[in-house]
Amino acid sequence: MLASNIRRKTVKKGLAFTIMTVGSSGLGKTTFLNTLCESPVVRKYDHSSPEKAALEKTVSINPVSVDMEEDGIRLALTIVDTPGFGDNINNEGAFTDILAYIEKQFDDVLQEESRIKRNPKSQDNRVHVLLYFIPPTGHSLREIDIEFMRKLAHRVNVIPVIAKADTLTPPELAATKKRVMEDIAHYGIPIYNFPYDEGEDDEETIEENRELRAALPFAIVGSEDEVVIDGRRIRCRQYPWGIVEVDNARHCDFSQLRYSLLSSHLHDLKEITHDFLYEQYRTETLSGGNGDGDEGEDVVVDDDDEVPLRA
Ligand SMILES: Nc1nc2c(ncn2[C@@H]2O[C@H](COP(=O)(O)OP(=O)(O)OP(=O)(O)O)[C@@H](O)[C@H]2O)c(=O)[nH]1
Ligand SMILES: [Mg+2]
Repeated sequence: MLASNIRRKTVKKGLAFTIMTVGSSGLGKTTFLNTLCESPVVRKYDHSSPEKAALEKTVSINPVSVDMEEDGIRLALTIVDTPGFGDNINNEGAFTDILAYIEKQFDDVLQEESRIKRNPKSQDNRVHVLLYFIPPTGHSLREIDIEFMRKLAHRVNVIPVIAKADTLTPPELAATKKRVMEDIAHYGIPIYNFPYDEGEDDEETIEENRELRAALPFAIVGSEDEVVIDGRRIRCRQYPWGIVEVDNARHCDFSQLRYSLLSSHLHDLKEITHDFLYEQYRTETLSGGNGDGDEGEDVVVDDDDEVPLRA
């Protein structure tokens, strides 16, 4: 097939991009995804009976396809919502399922690559970015968040976010951000930190990435409610003392995060996923497995080891 033909097909279908949300229960992961997509793409309420019409917890890993347009570019988004962890119960299971989902998408691509005759319609559902929701406690990171982010960051681009940032005062938020970044540095968690190369990148890119890096972890406010002020529809959360606007950069970092995911850093996140994270998984699987590429899950890799030693 001609290259131009392939390109036209991609444009027609939309640029594929996959976002996953992970974190403790009730932090607003599902609300965030619906806010990002500007429609209730992920079901949150059970309307089957009046008694059940209460808020619904997410109970399974739930990929949903959404077509969007951003800056004139068509996007074929896949949104992967995951169940939140509990506070006291054993959370290993929830974590294992999330990691298994991410690695399964790598396995599917690996298997497709090894076929003699490739299937042109095969789906690539690799997760390009994982938003890790940190509770707005004002404290340092909890052990569970350190542990989960650290393990996940070996397989996927992890961007930490402060959930429900509207519940913190500006000084509390600033202090929380600082503490979280200190912990991330201290524990050596390899998050996606908007990398740039002083020698290679142009001044504009360097400046943009510096700003985004300085905003980490992004302060998130999600809401599916709107108010109309002066004829303008504003997405916000309402309080007796006023409103917190989702899309107002002075109120939270939602719009900055949205733009970097869906526009400015979409390609970089995809590239790192393919060239680095997938490549690392592939090397580990093919060198540590039994050679047919099916036994990826059996490879046990220590957190800190990049690649297991060959047997
Ligand atoms: N104050 C505040 N509340 C929020 C925000 N986002 C969501 N909420 C509320 O938090 C509650 C839980 O929201 P969900 O989106 O269901 O949370 P979740 O993380 O998906 O929860 P699980 O599916 O159980 O993991 C709801 O009552 C939301 O309205 C936010 O940014 N600020
Ligand atoms: Mg949910």
